[in-house]
Amino acid sequence: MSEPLLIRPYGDRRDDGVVQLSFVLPVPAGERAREAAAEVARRMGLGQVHVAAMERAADEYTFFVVYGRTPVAVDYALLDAPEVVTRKGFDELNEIVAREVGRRIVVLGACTGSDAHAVGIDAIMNMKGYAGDYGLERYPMFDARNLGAQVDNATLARLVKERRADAVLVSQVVTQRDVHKDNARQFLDELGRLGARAQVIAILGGPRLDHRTALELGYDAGFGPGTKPSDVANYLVGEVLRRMGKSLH
Ligand code: B12
Repeated sequence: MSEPLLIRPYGDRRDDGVVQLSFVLPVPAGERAREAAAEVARRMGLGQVHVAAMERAADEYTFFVVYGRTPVAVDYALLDAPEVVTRKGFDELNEIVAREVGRRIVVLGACTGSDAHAVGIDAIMNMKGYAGDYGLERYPMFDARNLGAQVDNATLARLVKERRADAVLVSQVVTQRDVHKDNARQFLDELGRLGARAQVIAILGGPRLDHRTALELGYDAGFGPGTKPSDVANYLVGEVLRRMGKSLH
């Protein structure tokens, strides 16, 4: 058994439990609305509540930022979270693929269904890259194609099969009423219908996704906010090698 490691949110001083909340209430701004926001925070268990900002969000809607103290602590030592780890640099990864795989890794990417947000998948795939990191299209040993946004699930599944893709990257940004989960599942259903699920490494990403959720939805890996292309490149090379009975080490 590992030693317990209790941690609490840190605002001004270690362990003070200070958190910041932001939310919208469906009422016009005013003193009654401010009190409603404070009451919401108190009912969430926060103490020493302070409404720091109140702004009109739309007609009859107000946006709040509220500070408060939570008594909650978690034992960090007991937590278990699946994680994808980055290790190798750009040149090293390309060399490993050339040497160990002996051909280019075929990758298709798209933002699927009715979701029109292309910026996330572009960040991961575009030649220019993102946050100082080259996108997958820049890697000589990846044959990476970004199909853009609003790509139909059936079309993407068909292309995965036709092009014998090693990996498919699915981006989901709109999450209202869990549409991202329904859509992500639908894509895997389409792949399954074509008998192509086992041939491809299926990766799901977006601002409200993480590795655990992607696994629960039937994907092989998931990536969330702040993902860099090299995170995905490392995972991909490691997984292709693993499926060949090799390892990235
Ligand atoms: C730009 C934008 C738009 C643009 C999109 C333009 C384009 N070509 O992409 C336009 C104006 C078209 C738009 C439209 C809409 N939008 Co909009 N949009 C945004 C905005 C401001 C920024 C999104 C963005 O570009 N982020 C930057 C990228 C780099 O971040 P990212 O997507 O998180 O990607 C990173 C990671 O998540 C990850 N990642 C993402 N995908 C993948 C995939 C894989 C495989 C991997 C490995 C990693 C990965 O890697 C990326 C890099 O780190 C956000 C608000 C915000 N500030 O986030 C709202 C937002 C996403 N939009 C929203 C909404 C509601 C809409 C509309 C429905 C509005 C409307 N009523 O019409 C429409 C939807 C249209 C549609 N059919 O999809 C909501 C979504 C709410 C929700 N939870 O569902 C947001 C959050 C705004 C809000 N607060 O309400 N939008």
